[in-house]
Amino acid sequence: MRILSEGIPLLLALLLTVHPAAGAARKIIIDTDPGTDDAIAIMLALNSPELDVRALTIVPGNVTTAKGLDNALRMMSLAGRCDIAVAAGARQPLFQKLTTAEFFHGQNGLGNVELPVSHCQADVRFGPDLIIEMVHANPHEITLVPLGPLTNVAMAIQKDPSIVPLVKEVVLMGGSVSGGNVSGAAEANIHNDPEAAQLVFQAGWPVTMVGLDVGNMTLLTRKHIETLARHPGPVSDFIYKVAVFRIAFSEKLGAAGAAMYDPLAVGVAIDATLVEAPLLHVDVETKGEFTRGETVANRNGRNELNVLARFADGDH
Ligand SMILES: [Ca+2]
Repeated sequence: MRILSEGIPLLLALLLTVHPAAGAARKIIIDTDPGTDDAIAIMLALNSPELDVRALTIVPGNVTTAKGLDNALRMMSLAGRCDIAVAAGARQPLFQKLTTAEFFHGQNGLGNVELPVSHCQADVRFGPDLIIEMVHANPHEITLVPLGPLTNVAMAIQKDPSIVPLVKEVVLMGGSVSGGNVSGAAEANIHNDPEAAQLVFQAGWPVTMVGLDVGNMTLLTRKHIETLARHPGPVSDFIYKVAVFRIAFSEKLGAAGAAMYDPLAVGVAIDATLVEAPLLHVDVETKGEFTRGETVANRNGRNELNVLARFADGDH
């Protein structure tokens, strides 16, 4: 998978173009742990006429579920979109303790950018239940866009496997086929709930994995966000400050800019031609001593080919 070079300008152009959701727009549910790049991704989705954001379901990851819910509601209020359902999901990964990432996303998860208290109310449904209900109400129409650990999506599958053939597709941020960021092998979203990720990857629905490999090519720089500064407004100002936080953090690590992992997943949901995505079989390592949470991709595009076979001349 690789991203085309015009990716960042296109993402920025999409973010700056405000349209009401069109009738024929793709219906998506964003499962998210907001999260700085989640925030940019969510605002991108809300401002993309190609997408009809039906719900945000909150998963623990970058921050706790309670903090993520509060952040999501504040963002929906800022954007004037209290019509979008926002529901809390799981409180913990399936089989391990929660590890949050305030060091990366700021103490409040939003780069320490403080938003006003929300006017929106949380949906009372449990996140995985909301996913199940919406998929049944919109068969073959919902694209799931998970931007955090895959706990909620896995719980939805476990609770009601009949949703799998009714989901249009899954476009998720997570994983890597060339080394991780939490460990040498594992990317954070997958590392934070490997068992859930394996369930999602093996469910049998179409999955597009927007991994670190391609996300690392989408570096947002100070030059890029000058464009945002020229378009002031509540959402632009918020995204500008979040972006500054992320870029400053990246610069401390010697990077030229901040990787737009979650926004790229939304970008791929908007326009799949942003990237090239080869068809690979992917399993998630759940038992490795050093590799737990690794997305193990068969780069030959096939599985279980490493078996002895006769040579073509039939002599062996
Ligand atoms: Ca995220």
